[in-house]
Amino acid sequence: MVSSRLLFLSGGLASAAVLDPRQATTASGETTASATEPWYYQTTPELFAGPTTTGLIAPFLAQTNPAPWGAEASFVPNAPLETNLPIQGNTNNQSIFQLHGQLSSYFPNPIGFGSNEYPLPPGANISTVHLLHRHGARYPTGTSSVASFGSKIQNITANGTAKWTGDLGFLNNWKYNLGAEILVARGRQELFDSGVLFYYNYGALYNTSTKIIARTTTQDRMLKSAEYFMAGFFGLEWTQNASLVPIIEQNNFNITLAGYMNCNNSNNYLSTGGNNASVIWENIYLADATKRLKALAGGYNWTVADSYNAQTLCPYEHVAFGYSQWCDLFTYEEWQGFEYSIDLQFNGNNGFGSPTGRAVGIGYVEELYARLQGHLPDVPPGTTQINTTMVASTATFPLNQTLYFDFSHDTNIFSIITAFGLKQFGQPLGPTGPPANRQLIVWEIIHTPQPLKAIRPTSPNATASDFYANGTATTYIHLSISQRTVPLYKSYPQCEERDDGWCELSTVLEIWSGLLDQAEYDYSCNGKYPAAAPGNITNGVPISKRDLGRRFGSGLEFYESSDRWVL
Ligand SMILES: *[C@@H]1O[C@H](CO)[C@@H](O)[C@H](O)[C@H]1NC(C)=O
Ligand SMILES: *[C@@H]1O[C@H](CO)[C@@H](O)[C@H](O)[C@H]1NC(C)=O
Ligand SMILES: *[C@@H]1O[C@H](CO)[C@@H](O)[C@H](O)[C@H]1NC(C)=O
Ligand SMILES: *[C@@H]1O[C@H](CO)[C@@H](O)[C@H](O)[C@H]1NC(C)=O
Ligand SMILES: *[C@@H]1O[C@H](CO)[C@@H](O)[C@H](O)[C@H]1NC(C)=O
Ligand SMILES: *[C@@H]1O[C@H](CO)[C@@H](O)[C@H](O)[C@H]1NC(C)=O
Ligand SMILES: *[C@@H]1O[C@H](CO)[C@@H](O)[C@H](O)[C@H]1NC(C)=O
Ligand SMILES: *[C@@H]1O[C@H](CO)[C@@H](O)[C@H](O)[C@H]1NC(C)=O
Ligand SMILES: *[C@@H]1O[C@H](CO)[C@@H](O)[C@H](O)[C@H]1NC(C)=O
Ligand SMILES: *[C@@H]1O[C@H](CO)[C@@H](O)[C@H](O)[C@H]1NC(C)=O
Ligand SMILES: *[C@@H]1O[C@H](CO)[C@@H](O)[C@H](O)[C@H]1NC(C)=O
Ligand SMILES: CC(=O)N[C@H]1CO[C@H](CO)[C@@H](O)[C@@H]1O
Repeated sequence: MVSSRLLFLSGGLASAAVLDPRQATTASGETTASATEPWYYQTTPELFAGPTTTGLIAPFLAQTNPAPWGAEASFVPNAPLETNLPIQGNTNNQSIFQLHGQLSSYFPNPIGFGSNEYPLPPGANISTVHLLHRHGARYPTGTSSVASFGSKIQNITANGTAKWTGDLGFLNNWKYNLGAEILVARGRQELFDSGVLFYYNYGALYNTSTKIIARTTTQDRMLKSAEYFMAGFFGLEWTQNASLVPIIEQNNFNITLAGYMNCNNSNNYLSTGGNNASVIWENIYLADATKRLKALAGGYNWTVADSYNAQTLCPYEHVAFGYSQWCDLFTYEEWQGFEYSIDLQFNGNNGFGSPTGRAVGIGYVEELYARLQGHLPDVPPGTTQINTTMVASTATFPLNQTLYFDFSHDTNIFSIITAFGLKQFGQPLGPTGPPANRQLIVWEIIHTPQPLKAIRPTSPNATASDFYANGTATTYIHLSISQRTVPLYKSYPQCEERDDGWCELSTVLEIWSGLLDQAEYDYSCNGKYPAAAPGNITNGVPISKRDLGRRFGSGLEFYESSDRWVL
């Protein structure tokens, strides 16, 4: 126990207060009293913020961090979270904290998606960039299974049902101290850092004589994620550079940044195939852990569900408090199992394995499709969850910007990837493949004076031109997710197979013109159809009416793939 410690800060005293950069602003940019602020730019007071329960305790790593762990372990300072835990089976000194699915702190995709990165050749330029960003690290939902697990642990400890020993001895004094829904400090940092990163990558695209419009949702963690990002990109005076449009995130509202809010079947048993597959997998990969932990529960019948909740508390407590005693209860292999359980959930609940995968994401796809063609979305009613009020004017649906910032939820972003038909993220999964996390999705529009060679000259031949001498100016689109290129030809056969993974914009727009029909929005969200057998949906839409009779009936053949995607 640490009773006192001197801290030396190289940069002077840290500020204890967090500055709140929000101010009322008008479309033309001046700061005003909120009485004259257009309603669609209102960020304070917040509307439809959702639950905003703060945690019961603040972090105190200086006192709670047991690092270093014994003589062999080398000391690694926390930065800001403690990650240097002794994890059984971690022979390669890898981090279990990158095996927490969407609950992992942001890290750039370490392996890429099958395409190398290329510099822009001289003469080419990036004209526009479209960012779709997820929120930062957060507390769990108040009604989540980890919250009721926490309550149960406290009760069975207090009433004597359980007597914890060994590695579970800490439970005799443990309390569930997490808040609900809102960003934790790490989440604020992630978004600020991302804004800074984005500034270095694209700062020159900002036209300083304009005020851009960015979009997020009204939910507290979404609004604040957008604000922290802006503060990173522009600085604390960002309200002079951008207006934020918080779109109402609430059940039965139309919102493309949370496209499930008005899609009935995405909120019922028809779209829980991912959870169902995950439960089967949990019973497999957590069998040993459950035996191990049950033996330390003193008569309490510790179940696989308890093991999964215990494992899930690790990432939540880790980002909330900097260290969690739940983390090193599990082996490295069990953390790989955890990562895969989240792959299964995203695939079956939100992705290509879900009957509502495309429908939930299609609204955003149509917004981007319209934006790239320079006009407001004009899809027929009933075909997407686009809020027609919010896209009726360029005051709330910006056009002709060079930088576009949209903020969304991780599950929704995976549905958007699905609605784009990026099938490389949709290989069928057994409860054994793609995670859907940590997305930072960027579409760049690139102009070149001539067509670019599909096989790009590599550095030994720096004198070779990247361009064909014979063509005319060409426009490409380049997709990257978590800072690595997604080769578009892998999902879109109409795109040329290129080293750089880019595709001609006109080709992509042609492909996107068909996506609205493929999403079958109304049938998918409101239709009556049976729940599919696991693994039977692979295209993010319900099994077609024609195929229903033929394809329903059997099922559990979904254990074959072990490939995984790291987004
Ligand atoms: C393990 O990884 C951490 C973080 O990357 C690094 O600081 C440390 O030196 C590594 N330890 C060994 C023994 O390789
Ligand atoms: C724990 O006990 C409290 C108080 O009796 C009760 O309200 C709560 O529902 C219990 N939690 C669980 C998970 O049983
Ligand atoms: C102890 O608490 C648990 C969880 O709330 C409850 O299910 C159980 O019945 C309680 N047992 C006793 C002996 O009160
Ligand atoms: C920047 O914006 C101003 C005002 O809209 C416009 O007149 C100017 O042409 C823009 N500059 C560039 C480089 O696009
Ligand atoms: C669309 O957005 C407007 C403005 O926030 C809101 O008043 C309206 O209720 C929304 N409609 C739907 C269906 O979400
Ligand atoms: C313990 O829980 C498991 C899983 O829920 C159940 O199958 C088993 O019957 C329970 N054992 C006892 C002794 O209650
Ligand atoms: C909301 O979406 C539904 C389904 O597409 C549509 O029928 C309705 O007109 C939309 N309402 C608004 C205000 O966007
Ligand atoms: C966007 O730019 C195009 C081409 O310069 C122009 O025709 C259009 O009117 C502009 N739209 C808006 C909303 O400014
Ligand atoms: C970008 O490239 C295109 C095509 O080569 C060219 O027409 C345009 O002038 C360039 N724009 C800038 C700002 O360099
Ligand atoms: C580099 O240029 C040489 C000579 O033109 C050629 O033989 C070789 O294939 C080129 N290598 C690559 C990687 O482009
Ligand atoms: C340009 O040259 C390349 C390579 O020589 C050739 O493959 C391509 O067909 C030519 N394109 C046109 C438009 O002539
Ligand atoms: C993965 C898969 O396609 N599973 C089943 C889907 O449904 C048909 C018909 O019931 C089965 O034959 C498939 O095996």
